[in-house]
Amino acid sequence: MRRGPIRRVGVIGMGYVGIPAAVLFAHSPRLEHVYGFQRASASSGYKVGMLNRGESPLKGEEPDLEPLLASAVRSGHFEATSDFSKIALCDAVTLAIQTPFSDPKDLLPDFGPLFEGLSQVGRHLVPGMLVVLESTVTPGTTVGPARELLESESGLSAGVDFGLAHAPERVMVGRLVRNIREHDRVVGGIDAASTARAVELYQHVLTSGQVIPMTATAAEATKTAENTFRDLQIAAINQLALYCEAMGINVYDVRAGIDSLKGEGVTRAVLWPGAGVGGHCLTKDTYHLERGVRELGAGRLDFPPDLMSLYVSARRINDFMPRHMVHLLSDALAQVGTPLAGARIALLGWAFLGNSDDARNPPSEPFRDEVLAAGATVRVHDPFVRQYPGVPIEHDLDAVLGGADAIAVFAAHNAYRGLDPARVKALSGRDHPVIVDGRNVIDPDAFIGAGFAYRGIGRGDRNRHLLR
Ligand code: SAJ
Repeated sequence: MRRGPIRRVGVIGMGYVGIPAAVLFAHSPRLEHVYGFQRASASSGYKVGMLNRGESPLKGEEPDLEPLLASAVRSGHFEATSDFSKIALCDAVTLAIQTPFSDPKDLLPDFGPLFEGLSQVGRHLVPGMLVVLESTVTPGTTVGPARELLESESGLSAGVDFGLAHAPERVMVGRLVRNIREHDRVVGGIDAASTARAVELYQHVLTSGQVIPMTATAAEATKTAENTFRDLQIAAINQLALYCEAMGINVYDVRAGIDSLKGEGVTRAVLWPGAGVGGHCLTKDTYHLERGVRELGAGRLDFPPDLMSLYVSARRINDFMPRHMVHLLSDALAQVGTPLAGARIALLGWAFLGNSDDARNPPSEPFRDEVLAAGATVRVHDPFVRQYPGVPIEHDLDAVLGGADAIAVFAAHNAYRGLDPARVKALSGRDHPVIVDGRNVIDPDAFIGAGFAYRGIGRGDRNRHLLR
């Protein structure tokens, strides 16, 4: 492998991971030039022009990104291009291409775009180059399919002619630049030389973050497991919320009690119960990890034979929460004598996260599907989400609340924390409207006092209240 220092870097995939990475590489004094590769596709080709004008195609606020991009373009250190032959000019190439569900129903990721990117790299691979996958992939992908594809396209041999590694991204929307600079960076090569080369590459962008070297497969397992563990923690508190409802107690009292346990070596990561877990990380990374152990660990896994994976159970509990919201809604509608069929539901908050416009895999969707199937009508309000395929998103809260038999809160948008019970009741026109709080944003007693039939996730202490 060419021993010279890395001077020219290519980043493939000008998305919310690739753009900040490319811009930060471009600002490294020891790097000469950075190419941002973007397919000239109908949906994303426009980004090349925008980026070369110093404009970020990313939605939402990203502190520092646009000034860094503009100065990298002005200095000539960064250029976006659809000409993938320029890969041959690079010493290192990273791939930051999303692997979303092809169909959320079958939980399988769509590796198509990533493998197309790898083919492009293979076609223009030259000896001495380092190739790094940043996308979240199933453990075993880097040493397996990715390596095979690169070798077959290039005729070169990984570990001998070129380096190959995995360095998972850990960026969060709204903090992209800061995350890349400050988060520790797990970096794993297919062999020691690849790992060392990848460590050299990421030193260019880290400020306070440290590089954590390991093998490629360990790096893939780290990324998927860190999200699996978060999903597990959320499932733990969601299950406790269901228990508290059944026992007639308030999960938030119990949560505060558990959280009060402090002190040396004491860890209780008690998260927050809610109407479900959405997004593009936690909904799929568990299944990456499960696939990895099934494929890589085939025949060698020692685990209780008749037991489902704890991690998959956690996914099932979190995916049950939107159904639990339907059960809470049905129970409250029965209390006010309104059948679910024909009921008019105001669904508040389509986004998967509070105060965000991100609506990937939203828990609100299975809820809406289920109540529509039961014959109810649904109007969706969200102040941030502009539109969503097949679902009309309304932005006038009073209009959506008008004439509603029931309100279901799915995202903790600030707009919902200030709902006034008397006003909401007047808008609904009902003597006893229903409100189901999936994110603990309203005060149960204020709404019960105004005549609402209230239900809340984990609020066993209020869910059996009498109508006022
Ligand atoms: N959620 C709960 N209860 C909680 C926390 C989250 O129900 O206590 C729900 C949210 O409503 C949402 C879903 O889980 O529907 C995911 O929330 P999230 O805060 O985990 O947001 P994500 O999906 O953007 O997760 C990302 C991940 N970061 C990366 O992949 C780099 C995750 O590893 C981070 O821990 C998380 O951001 C974060 O901490 O912000």
